[in-house]
Amino acid sequence: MVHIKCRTVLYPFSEIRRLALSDDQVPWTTPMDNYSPPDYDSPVLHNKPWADPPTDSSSFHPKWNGLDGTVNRQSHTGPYKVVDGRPLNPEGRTGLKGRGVLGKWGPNHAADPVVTRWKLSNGIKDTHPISKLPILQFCAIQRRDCGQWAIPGGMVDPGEKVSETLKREFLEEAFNSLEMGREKKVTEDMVGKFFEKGEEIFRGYVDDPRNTDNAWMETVAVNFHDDKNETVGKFKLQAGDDAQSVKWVDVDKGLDLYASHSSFIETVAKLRQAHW
Ligand code: RP5
Ligand code: MG
Ligand code: MG
Repeated sequence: MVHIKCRTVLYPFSEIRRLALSDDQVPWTTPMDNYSPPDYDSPVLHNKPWADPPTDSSSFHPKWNGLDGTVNRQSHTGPYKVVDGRPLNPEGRTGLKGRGVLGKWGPNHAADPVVTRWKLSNGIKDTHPISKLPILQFCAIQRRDCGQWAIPGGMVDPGEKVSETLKREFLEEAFNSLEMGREKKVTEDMVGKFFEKGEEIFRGYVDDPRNTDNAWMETVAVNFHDDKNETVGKFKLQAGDDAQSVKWVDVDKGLDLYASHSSFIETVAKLRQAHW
């Protein structure tokens, strides 16, 4: 499917308007002689240690499509093209050049922990009246930046292992570990143990509203399932960091989630033979 969430007219956190494109104009292979979208780098990127410099900066010598020191500039989708010193979005045009609010030119790597449990009534799995399948619940956070419900994912720090990011972001956003007191160690140990066993369900491009022609989100999404509601499934959740709320949400095809997150949840529902 062509990307769509990164084509909404107003670019997030700005007054910048993307150039409107039809679906057929998205692929770079469709000729568009006069394609000249606005070029936008958000002022928030200025002098930030986590952001790249502008591509024309004399001190910037990135290793595209490779591991560049501790920064992974490789795409999960395969090698991307670099035109006039800028990486090209592998999924096509977005109606905006530059980086927008994303720190890195090219892929910006994230990780998404999809933490699930069964919906129980009096200790018995609840089934859906129509599909007759058991209802799965996933741990969802409400994003502080846009108010949308989402998987509690986040960016992979330079040099960080994806397995660490998955655990750290879940602890920060769904357990508020950054503000935990005495319980911190016990919670980290419990989540750490639970996160030892996960199933990767997706690795690739994310249709994120922040994407541009030259910078985009990619993720590794992993499912961690508490089959008996005996570990993470029974702990009290508390929103933290870039999450303003957190709750267990019933999995169903009517979910309207941030970026491509509904499609990750659909994959997990099918993997667990749950209602969708
Ligand atoms: C999405 O943005 C990813 O799937 C991940 O959930 C998230 C990472 O960005 P932040 O939550 O750090 O803003 O594209
Ligand atoms: Mg975070
Ligand atoms: Mg996040």
